[in-house]
Amino acid sequence: MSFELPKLQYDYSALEPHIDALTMEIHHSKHHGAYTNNLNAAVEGTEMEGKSISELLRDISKYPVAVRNNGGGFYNHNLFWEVIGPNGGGKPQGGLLDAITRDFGSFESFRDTFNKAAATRFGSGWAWLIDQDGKLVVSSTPNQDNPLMDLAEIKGNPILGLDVWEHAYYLKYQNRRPDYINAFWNVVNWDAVAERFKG
Ligand code: MN3
Repeated sequence: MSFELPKLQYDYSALEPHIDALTMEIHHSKHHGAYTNNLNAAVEGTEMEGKSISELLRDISKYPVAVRNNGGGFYNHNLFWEVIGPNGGGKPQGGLLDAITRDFGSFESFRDTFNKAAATRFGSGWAWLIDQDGKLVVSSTPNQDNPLMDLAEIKGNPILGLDVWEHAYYLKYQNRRPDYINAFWNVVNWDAVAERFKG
């Protein structure tokens, strides 16, 4: 039993013009592919072999840094491909919109908070919308850490994530991370985010 690179549910070009096809192809096949292979290599033949990715992340402080980096990279990109897609954008609906409005004041105010977390994450990392037993919180993590890890500053179940590593945007946006962050909102698959939200 080893971890597998998931197939995308859409074409590499499906998120154009917001995220370009070449970035998607390299990001999925090379970057995510490498995290997956390196995670398998790091757990193979050890006590970690056979554990689920959630089990590994929950106790990540006990495991080697290669599992933290590649296990995080494996999980984070699985989530990322799921919460973006063609025909995305707009606003969430129903219970998720109600919870966002309750916890941030408005959808616009949530988006500003998330944008700030994504823009101010120094170097490489992720911005998150996390579910803390029904309460929604925005956070960010460095490198490939995530809010499921026992060593995360702010813990919770991630329901939306944005990759702000330069490999996620540099080909199209170069140093203009804020433009990439703005473009991201056009490809968010709110149905997928709502499915992850327990409420
Ligand atoms: Mn990435």
